[in-house]
Amino acid sequence: MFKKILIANRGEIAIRIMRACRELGIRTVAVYSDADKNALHVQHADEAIHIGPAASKESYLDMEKIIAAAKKTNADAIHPGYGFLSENASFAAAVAASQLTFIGPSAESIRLMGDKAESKIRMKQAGVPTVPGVEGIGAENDFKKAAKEIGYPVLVKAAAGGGGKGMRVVQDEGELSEAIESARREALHAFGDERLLIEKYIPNAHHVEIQVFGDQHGNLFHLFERECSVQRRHQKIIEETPSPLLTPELRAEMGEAAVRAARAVNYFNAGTVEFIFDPDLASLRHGSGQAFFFLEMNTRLQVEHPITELVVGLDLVQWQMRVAAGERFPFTQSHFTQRGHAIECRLYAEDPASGFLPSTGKLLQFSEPRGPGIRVDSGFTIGDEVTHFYDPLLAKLIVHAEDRERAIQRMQAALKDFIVHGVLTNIDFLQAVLAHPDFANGEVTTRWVETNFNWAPPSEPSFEALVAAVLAEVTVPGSRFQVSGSRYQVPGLNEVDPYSPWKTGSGFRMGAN
Ligand code: MV4
Repeated sequence: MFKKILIANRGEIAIRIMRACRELGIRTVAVYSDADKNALHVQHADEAIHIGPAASKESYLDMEKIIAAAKKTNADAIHPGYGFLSENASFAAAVAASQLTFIGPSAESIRLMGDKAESKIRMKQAGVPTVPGVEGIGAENDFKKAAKEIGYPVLVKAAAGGGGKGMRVVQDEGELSEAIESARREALHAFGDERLLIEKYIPNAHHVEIQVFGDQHGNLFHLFERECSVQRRHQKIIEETPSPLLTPELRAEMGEAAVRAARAVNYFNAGTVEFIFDPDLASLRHGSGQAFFFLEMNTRLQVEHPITELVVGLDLVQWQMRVAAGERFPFTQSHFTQRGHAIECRLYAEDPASGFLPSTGKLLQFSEPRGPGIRVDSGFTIGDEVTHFYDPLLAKLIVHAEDRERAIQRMQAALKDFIVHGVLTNIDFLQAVLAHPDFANGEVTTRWVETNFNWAPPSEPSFEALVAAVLAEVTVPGSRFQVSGSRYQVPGLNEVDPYSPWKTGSGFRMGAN
C-alpha cells in the first residue's frame, strides 16, 4: 500500500480523500493556493505545500507544479479528486511517467472517453445503446441529410465537449445552419476542436448514471444507479439512489450496459456511465423500444459518490486507493445489493434572488446538522472566506434512511438544521424542490427546474420584523428566533463575534412560516 498520497484538489473532496487515507494509515499531502493558506483541507493534511496564486490555472491546474510537489514531498501517488486535472489524460500520463501512481483509470481510458464522437462509435461496437445519430460528418449538407434521416428535433453536440458545452437543440431545418455554425465556434473556442456530432433530441429525459468499479485484474462491476435529474444549467443539485423510476429489469440491463461500456475501454478504478432515460419509451409505459441511451462516461470519482457508498455499503475512496495499489476487488456482482434510500443535496453559496449568482463573503455562522443517517461532506468551517476563485459548493448534505419517503423527511429536517450566515445559500430552494409533488412522484426530468418549477425566493421581511428577530436573539440567550440564512444583512450585525451563542440554534425561522 502507498505510504504517502498527494491530493491534487481542495475543499470537501480533498478532505474526503484525506479521511480515507487516514483510515488506511497513509500519510497525506495537501496542495494549496494563496487563497487557501488557511483552508480546512490544508489543516486536515499531514503536510501541505504551496503551489501558487489563487487562480486555478496557476495552481490547482498546473500539472508541473503538482508533480514537482509530489516529488518534493516523497509521495507515492496522486489522487486528483474531481474537476481540475481529474480527467486530463496528459496529466495521468505525466504522473505515471514521473514514477508516481495516478489514482484513477489509465490515461488511455480517460482519452478514449473524452472524445464524445470516438467513444460513441466504440460504445455502439460494444453493444451499448446510443442515441440514434451520426458522428464524424463535416460539410453542412451532410448535416442536413443526417438531420432529415434522424428526424427533428435534433441535437448538435461538440465531439470534444461534455457537460452540455457546445450543445444546440435544433427544432427544424431552418435553424440548422446557424446552430451548426455557433456550436462550431463555441467548440473551437472552448476545446480547440470544432468537430460536431448530431443525434435525435430526447426532450423529457431523466439523467440516470451507473457507478462502475474495477481493479487492475479484470474484475469490473456496477454499483447500481444514481438519479441526477434535479439540475440547472448542467449543474446537479439533488441526487438520489435508488432511482424512483427504474424497475429491477431496467436496473440490471443498464448496469450490464455500463459494465460493457467500461470494459470496452479496459477501465479500472471508479467511473460513472451517464445515461439518458425516458420512462415513456420503456415497455412498461407507452413504448416498446429502447428506453436508455449512453451519453458519456466520467472517468473519475463523482461529487455524488456518497449516496452510492451509503446504499451499497462500500467506501469507494478507500477502494480507489486499494485497487490503484494493485489489490484485487474481492467481490462478485451478486455480492452487491441496495439497502435503503440515500439523497444528496448540494448546498451552494449563491443568491437565488439574482439568478443564482455565486455569493461570496465570510462565514459568520456555519452549523452543520447531525443525527442518525446524516452525513455532511464539507470543506468549510465558521470564519472561512467563500471566494469567487473556486466552485461555490459549500457542503454536500447526504442522508440515508429506510425508504425514499423517510429519506426525504430526514433531508428536510436536516436542511432546517443547517445554519449558514455570511453568504446567501440555496437552502430555501432545496426545501422547495423537496416539498414539490413532482419530486415526490419522481417526475422530475432534466428540464424540470428550468421549465416547470416556478419558484421565487421569499421576499424580504420588513425592517421591523428584522429588528424583532435580531432583538430576540440578542436579548434572550438561547432564543430559538433567528434571521434565516444571511439574505438579510443588517449593517453592523455582521461584524459581531461569530462564536456568539445567540447565533446558534435552530427551529423557527423568519420567512419559513
Ligand atoms: C442529450 C439530451 C437529450 N437528447 N442528448 C447534457 C450534457 C451531456 N452529458 C449531454 N446532455 C444531454 N444530452 C440527447 N440526444 C439532453 C441532455 C441534457 C442533460 C443530460 C443529462 C443531465 C442533464 C441534462 C440537462 C440538459 C440536457
